[in-house]
Amino acid sequence: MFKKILIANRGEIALRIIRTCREMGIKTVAVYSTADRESLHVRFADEAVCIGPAASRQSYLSIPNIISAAEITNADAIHPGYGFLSENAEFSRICAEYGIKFIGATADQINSMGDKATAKATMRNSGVPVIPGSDGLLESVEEGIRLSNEMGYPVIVKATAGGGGRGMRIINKPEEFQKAWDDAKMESGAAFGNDGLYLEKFIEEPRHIEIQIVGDQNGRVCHLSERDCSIQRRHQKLVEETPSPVVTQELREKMGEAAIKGAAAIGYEGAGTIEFLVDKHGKFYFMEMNTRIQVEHPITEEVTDFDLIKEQIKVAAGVPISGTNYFPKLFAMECRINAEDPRNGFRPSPGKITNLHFPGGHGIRIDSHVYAGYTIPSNYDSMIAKLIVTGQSREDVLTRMKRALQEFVIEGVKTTIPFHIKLMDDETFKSGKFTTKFLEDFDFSDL
Ligand code: MV4
Repeated sequence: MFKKILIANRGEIALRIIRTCREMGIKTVAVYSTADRESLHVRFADEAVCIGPAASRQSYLSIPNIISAAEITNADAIHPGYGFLSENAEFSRICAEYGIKFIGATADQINSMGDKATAKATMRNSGVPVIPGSDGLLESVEEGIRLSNEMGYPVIVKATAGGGGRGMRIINKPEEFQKAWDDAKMESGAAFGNDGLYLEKFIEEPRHIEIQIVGDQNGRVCHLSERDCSIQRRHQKLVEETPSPVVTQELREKMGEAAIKGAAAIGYEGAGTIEFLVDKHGKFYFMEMNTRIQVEHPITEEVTDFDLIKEQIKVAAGVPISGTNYFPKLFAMECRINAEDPRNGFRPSPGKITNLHFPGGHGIRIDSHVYAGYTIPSNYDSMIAKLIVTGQSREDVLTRMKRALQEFVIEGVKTTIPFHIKLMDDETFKSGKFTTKFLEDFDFSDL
């Protein structure tokens, strides 16, 4: 087992990783920017190294600075958390070169899933259902229009280097193709330095449902059922739940098997997520694979009783997994508490937390790095806490979540709590019959 793990991240996930390391008897090294001197991850780690100024590029994204911190502290592994360098193939490769175990995917695995057209081809070849569309990259507008006429409109062009909604354009008729193609090419070229596009049939009003998988170094992969992440605003998830209100046991087994096939096809090692779109007929299609731990992993932990960070560390150290799939009986939901003003377009609201009280009681978990007196810096993402609620039924979870949200006190900054409180009373949300478009028509003005 590792003796010392460097955590190449900040905020709640850095703290989350430190907690598991402590339980496993593994020493920890925190890295921090000058904006994070007063952060809890710095306080709770065994050692801490300042890696640069507030700007992420010069600190949490600086590979030389982080490798140097690992070298001087003698860390034998690096946990990248999510975001920052967690899906950076170059960083994974450099860690391997320096004999530091990267607790995540190999450079090859990251590359094979990072290019979306390649990822899709890999999945299709291993028998995972994919959305009908172009075979690899689209060569021309003419080819795109020909394929679209065969499939029928609407269609969507997507950046192969994209993900998370950037570089995509929906096309409703052939006349729109040229402009959509030009715009998507321009946007993806500028954003990713790669303007390759592929084409898909546009799935209207889908649900975003993902399967948690874990693979070990012996090529064994198991799944831990699904998370429904359909409550999103502009590709930012706000609420996730498990099980999905629309997934039957039959569908769960099929999606689980598909996710395992896909991960096994690339010899995937570690915790990963296979994202699917599920259409109104209950058909599912591979969308993307995330080769990292995800923000919403705690809802899976609550219903399976696995510590997913511990599983990541164990498989990285070569410990085999049992290989059993899990079909939990409990229900869990996560609300992301962001320092944002939901009344004003979710505008970031950094600043000092003047007063703070966390809810508690049965079935409540809070993953957070903030405390009364803490100043939320404006340099990073605005998530300040995850409120995770578990119960025997979806109804129990909704009731408990509303109670916990009402108990939550955060003063000094605006938060997404008023939005979540309104959501818990929304009839459509309560019914479980909503799609990824749900928040497009939500009234945020009366929060
Ligand atoms: C789609 C789609 C409909 N049809 N692809 C959005 C992010 C990126 N990962 C892919 N996305 C979508 N791809 C086809 N063929 C609809 C979306 C989409 C979406 C997906 C999941 C969750 C929220 C979404 C919001 C808008 C669009």
